[in-house]
Amino acid sequence: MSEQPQEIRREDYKEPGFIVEKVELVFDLDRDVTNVKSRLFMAANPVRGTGKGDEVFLHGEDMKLLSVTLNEARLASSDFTVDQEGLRFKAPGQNFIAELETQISPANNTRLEGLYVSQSAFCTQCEAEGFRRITYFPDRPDVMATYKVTINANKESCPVLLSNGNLIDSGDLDGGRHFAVWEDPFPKPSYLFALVAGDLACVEDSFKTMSGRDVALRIFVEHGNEDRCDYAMDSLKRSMKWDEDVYGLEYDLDLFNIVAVSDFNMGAMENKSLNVFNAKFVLARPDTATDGDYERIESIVAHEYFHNWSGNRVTCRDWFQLSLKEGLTVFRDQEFSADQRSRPVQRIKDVNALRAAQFPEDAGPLAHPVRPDSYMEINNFYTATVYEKGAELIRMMHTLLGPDGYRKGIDLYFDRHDGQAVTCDDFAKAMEDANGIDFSQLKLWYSQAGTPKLSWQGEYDADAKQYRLTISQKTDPTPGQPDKKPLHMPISIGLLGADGSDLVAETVELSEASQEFVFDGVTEAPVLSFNRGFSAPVNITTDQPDDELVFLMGNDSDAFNRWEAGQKYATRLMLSAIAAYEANGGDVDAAFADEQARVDAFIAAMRATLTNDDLDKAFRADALVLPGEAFLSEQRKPANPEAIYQVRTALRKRIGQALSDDFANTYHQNASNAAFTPDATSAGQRALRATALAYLVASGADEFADVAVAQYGTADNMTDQMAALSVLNNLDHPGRETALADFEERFANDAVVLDKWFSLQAMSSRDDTLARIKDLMSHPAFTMRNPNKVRALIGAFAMGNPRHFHAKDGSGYAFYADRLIELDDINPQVAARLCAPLGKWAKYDVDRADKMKAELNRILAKPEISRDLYEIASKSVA
Ligand code: 0A1
Ligand code: ZN
Repeated sequence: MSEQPQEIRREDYKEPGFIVEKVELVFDLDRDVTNVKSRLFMAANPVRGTGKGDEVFLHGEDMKLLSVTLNEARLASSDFTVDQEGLRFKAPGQNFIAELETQISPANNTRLEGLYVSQSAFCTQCEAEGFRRITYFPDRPDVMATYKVTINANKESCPVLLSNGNLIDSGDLDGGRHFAVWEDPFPKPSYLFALVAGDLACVEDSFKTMSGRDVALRIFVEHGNEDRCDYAMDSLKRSMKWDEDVYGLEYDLDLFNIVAVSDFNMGAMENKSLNVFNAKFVLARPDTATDGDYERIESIVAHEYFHNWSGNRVTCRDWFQLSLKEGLTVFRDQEFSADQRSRPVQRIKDVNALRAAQFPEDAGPLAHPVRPDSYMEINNFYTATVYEKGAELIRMMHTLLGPDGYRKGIDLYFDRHDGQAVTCDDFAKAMEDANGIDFSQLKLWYSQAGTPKLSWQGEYDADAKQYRLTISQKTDPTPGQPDKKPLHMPISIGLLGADGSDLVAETVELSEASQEFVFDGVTEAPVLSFNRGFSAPVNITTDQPDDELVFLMGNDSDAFNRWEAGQKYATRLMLSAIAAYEANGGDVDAAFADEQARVDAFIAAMRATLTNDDLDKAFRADALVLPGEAFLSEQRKPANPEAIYQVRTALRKRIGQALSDDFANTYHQNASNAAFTPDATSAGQRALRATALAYLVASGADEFADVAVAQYGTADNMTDQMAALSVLNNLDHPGRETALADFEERFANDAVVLDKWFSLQAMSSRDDTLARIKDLMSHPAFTMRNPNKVRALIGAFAMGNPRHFHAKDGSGYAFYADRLIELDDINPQVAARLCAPLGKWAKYDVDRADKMKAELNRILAKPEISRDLYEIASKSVA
């Protein structure tokens, strides 16, 4: 980075001066020197009133420019200028053809943006601004063009040649090369361009659309992985059907390709008709993938497929509108998963993820609105806020409008904007117009950062049979936004009678800072179930008495809030024990001494859940898991990672001991002799059994560690095997090393599976963890060049091992900062994404905070720091 990066601001948006109607690309593929010729059919933009003689700007970075030709006349080098950002020349007319010839080096592309090499295959990643690393182009999403792409490559090393749309020609060339020509009839922004070439195996199936068209479905993987594509293929077909059934949206081409690659910065990418996936989110076989992996594959395949409409057919005008496609598509994939599996269990999972990633983001130095106002590097804004909070916003629209009103709005949105690049305001407007309502206050969720805090007060009037509920809301300041306005949000509530049934179940609309709601005909003093289904993404500050939480745990008709009541109770117990632990100088037994009665009541409620056979097993498994260390840290200031770890571990031990017989029964009753199937019911059974095993081991009784060792050895599927290995992972038991060694040997040549092994060791609570991680960095399978490896070993340490990452002596921070500095030269995007944990310094004691800030400053002092890492580190240290 040669100069201080500039902030790009949403309010500075200007339409492009010139647009591209048609693109013709010719790639001469070579690992070291790839030649790219492009012909751009360009036109002045009437909206901007540009024309002949005006400056044309084409983005371009890190390429060698060989020639510029306008209307077939080659420009002299004095007729154009090139700098770090791109190419400028004067328009020769209203309409003209620009031809560019560039050279790039895919094998040296370690950033994995643009055209790069993964294993032996060529592939591209163009979102957000990677296309400008392939050729000069107005690389912005509001420039939509049709593409014709010719790929020339060596036939032996690249028998498969793919791009977007339809294959219209192919054949052999001299010198052992061959070619393919692809044409995509749908105009698209450059970020949806894709090319793949390599020696890949193909698994094929088909789907008949609702109008009776046959679509060929192909999944391309490395040879040898053909038997790991079934679930992704099945998920794809179910997604296509679901989008027809629920949204009336049909696939629009005759071919849909998915390619799995080993080196990928994110999860997957929705390029038109040629989705490129991180192999981790495609490949699954019972002996290599856990139930969690199957679930993620299903949801990511769906997510990318759904983008074909929400993102591709209707795209974003500019990158500030990213949530237009991402929030909507996440909501769509969440609902798909809810329909495929258990709705409450899905909601618990989504809310857990929101609280683990988005709430902390919204409370920290990187807080930003769902529609950000500025950025230095757009890659840094593929965040939990844009994705997950954005999805919550769409969910609130869905709740407020009801399914039919929502569908009317969606229909109008796609009707009105098909083929366009639009804004979040356009989306909200379609929702408003279709339903004749006003979303102006709801739209504040797009522009205002921070998680609202809600409190409530209920009052029952027995004579009037009336329940009066006052709800207040407040949002704390976030960077750049000192004053917050009240938001509009749906709050679903229930009033439970003594027998546990609902006297009232309703959704009220909160829009004021403080507002009263009156419920009539309430025949007895009720217990309130607030924000059912997490109808609004808020924090609740009102404490409900323990006995009401126990009552809700056992009776709420809203399963989400049953779970929530248990989480609240557990959080409360642990927070007071953490405070006691800190006060008494670190005696964990004494920390619980004053809490015995409450702990007993909590354990009794847990037992009732565990043994209630009317409840879904997956739900029971979730309800038995205590809030995590990261969540607890969010509730404490300063957070003491050691205290949190000790208290949570001690409570798990107590539960394990008290319910040992019940867990042992659960464990034995849920054993299965049937062959593994990934369906939700079987997965729920395995999850409940794994939870039981984890508590049995947590109880400290040696015999259960032996049960885990036995389970590791006899399991016929990865889910059960990982369940055993992850409890052994924290123990000082000879079975731990034996099992880890076995795992390493079995999966030595299986990158996707071996990542589990790296992560486990990085997340171990054992004291030798950091030393072990340092050793693992020289493991033959580890490389800083592969994002999955970096995330598995380095990322898992910072995100999944708070106790060791926050070691008092600062060793965790120093190790981590070294890795980010090293990684920044290889892959700035991934380095920046991993930097957030160091930015949480304000949550910790002065000593830790100083050490974290010192590491951020050390990162900032790195010569040639990338714009990506600079933005995150500088905003974090402020
Ligand atoms: N649009 C993709 C995610 C994605 C974003 C950026 C990438 O590279 C910078 C890659 C993928 C999705 O939402 O799935
Ligand atoms: Zn997406």
